[in-house]
Amino acid sequence: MTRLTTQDIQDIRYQLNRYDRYLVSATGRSLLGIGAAAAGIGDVTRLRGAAPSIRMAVVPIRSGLGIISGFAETVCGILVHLGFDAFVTGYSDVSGFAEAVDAGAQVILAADDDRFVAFCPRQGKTVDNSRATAAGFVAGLDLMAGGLDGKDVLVIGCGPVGRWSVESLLMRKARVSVVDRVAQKAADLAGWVQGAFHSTIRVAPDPDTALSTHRLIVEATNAAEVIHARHVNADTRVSAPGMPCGLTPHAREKLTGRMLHDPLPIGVAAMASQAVRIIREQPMGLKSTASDGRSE
Ligand code: PYL
Repeated sequence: MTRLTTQDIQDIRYQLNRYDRYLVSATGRSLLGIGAAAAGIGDVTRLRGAAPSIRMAVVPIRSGLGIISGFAETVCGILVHLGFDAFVTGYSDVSGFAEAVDAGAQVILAADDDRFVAFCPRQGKTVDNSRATAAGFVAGLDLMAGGLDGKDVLVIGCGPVGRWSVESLLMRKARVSVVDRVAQKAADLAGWVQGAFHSTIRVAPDPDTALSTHRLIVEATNAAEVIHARHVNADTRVSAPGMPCGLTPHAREKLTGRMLHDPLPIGVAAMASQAVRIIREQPMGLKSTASDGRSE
């Protein structure tokens, strides 16, 4: 996972209204609408209406390489933009978690060097950023493409986001091909998919051939300048969760209105929407009881 820098994120929370307008032009949906699609929430109006009553806390974490200046504030700014009652805790780490729980937060978001997670403490459940980000960008591709059922989609980059993108694509009945500059990673992913979903996906021979023969692409690499203008034609749609952006400036220019890329917003919107489903489906964390009345 690429570690974000302050430079990557510092302007995000001030440009969310403009970003929403771009998302509506490209996908027909706002950031909240894409998050809802990622979480399988059909009624976006109901989600928007519920958001102000859902308190979410973002806790800065000092472990490992430490705090990224602006990270917690940016995540919080995205949540506030989506309508949630969100705040950044005054304390970091364990004290920050205690502050969040004491303040009645139903969802607590925090990231160390390895994982970015939304915690639903009352339900004992979590939402992982890599999986939610994949769901969000695949939902966006689905919206740009007018549906993915039966369509050929290429996933380039077979790390965690690429892996979960394959899961989301299979759920949408796409015909998936995968490729990675390390061929073994693509082969390993195909093996995992066969074992986990009993589904077969294609392993493309090499990135350039794959990019030249696919029009629907999820770019999930940690490399820059993977997709070039020569790979782009009038039917191309690209959803690019990979950091840094894997499209060359010329490719991005050709794809305006037909591509999605951001360092945090779509992933955070998907995390928040998936967390809302969890807390709404188990409001007080009451788990279904077994036939003899024991809590499962
Ligand atoms: C969650 C992002 C998405 C891409 N890379 C991931 C990353 O940068 N992870 C590190 C996040 C560290 C946050 C730091 C803080 O400010 O709380 N511990």
